[in-house]
Amino acid sequence: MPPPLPARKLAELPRPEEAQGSPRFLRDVLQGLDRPRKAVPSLWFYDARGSRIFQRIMALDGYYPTRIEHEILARHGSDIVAPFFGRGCTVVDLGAGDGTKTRLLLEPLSLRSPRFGYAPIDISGAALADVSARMASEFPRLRVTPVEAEYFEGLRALQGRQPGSLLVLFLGSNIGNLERAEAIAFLRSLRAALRPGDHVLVGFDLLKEVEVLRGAYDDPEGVTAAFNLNLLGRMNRELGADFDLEAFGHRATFDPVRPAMESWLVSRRRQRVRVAGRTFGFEAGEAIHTEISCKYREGDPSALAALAGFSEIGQFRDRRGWFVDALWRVNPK
Ligand code: AVJ
Repeated sequence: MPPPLPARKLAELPRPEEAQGSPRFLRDVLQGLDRPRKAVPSLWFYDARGSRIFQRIMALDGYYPTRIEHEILARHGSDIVAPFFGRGCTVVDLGAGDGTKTRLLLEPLSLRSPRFGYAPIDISGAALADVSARMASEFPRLRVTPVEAEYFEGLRALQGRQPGSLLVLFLGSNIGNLERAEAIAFLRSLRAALRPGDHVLVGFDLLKEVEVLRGAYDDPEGVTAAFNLNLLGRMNRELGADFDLEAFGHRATFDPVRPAMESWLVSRRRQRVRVAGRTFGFEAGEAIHTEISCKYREGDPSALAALAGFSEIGQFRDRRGWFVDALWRVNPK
């Protein structure tokens, strides 16, 4: 046996065999960088660092969606959960974050619903444990069921084991990360995992002045840039890539056709990057597409509800009309 390498030497050897990244992350990155228009799916933003940076984005002056949706739920929370008063209800969180918004719905339920539960679904066990502990301590009667799974799998596991009907939350305009056809497919799968009497509350960020949109996806402190660049850092950490984070810049653009904000990582110079043993070339100015954040027109939420087989029973919006939380019900087939 050769003598063991000194520790420092070991640390210098980022070999693909050592990559701790999931096979799916590796596959998405290699496929995405092989395309003539390079792209990496936005779902990979959220490792522990990415989630922490996103918390900082939510506190930025320019990032209005979080604040506005909070305002909507603070004002209309009681109306939103009214269908469940006097009955059992389990609030299912798809992407709970720190639970700040969910709390605004659990409060009115705690006063008016005889049995109520809370079931956050997430693929990150650490995030689940945090939000579950917080909610359990705030609402002593609350029955908390954290589910470490993908969304639809988690929903199926919950069905029939919870008090009352489900109220599924998909807030924050997270749906905006999906292209229209993908959003319809996602909502249909959601519908298929639910039962008559279940409800969903979906957050939609509405189309508005482009300057406001731009201000939400770039900021003078560079927090959004750090969020986007963390995707490259994560490839370095988990896939043995050698991206120089200084050699790429964050850029947010508005596409008036979709319409959507889009995020990119733009190469500052001509360069080569290695990822898991493969080499990818970048021209100066060439970009990796990292995210779309769709912005919705007035009629879009109702149209999507109908296409996915839901009945819309209400829309709740802020005073300026910047954001909508749409409440949909699953009708008997
Ligand atoms: C969490 C997907 C809703 O698209 O607005 C924030 C993520 N990206 N700033 C969004 C994000 C850049 C955010 N979502």
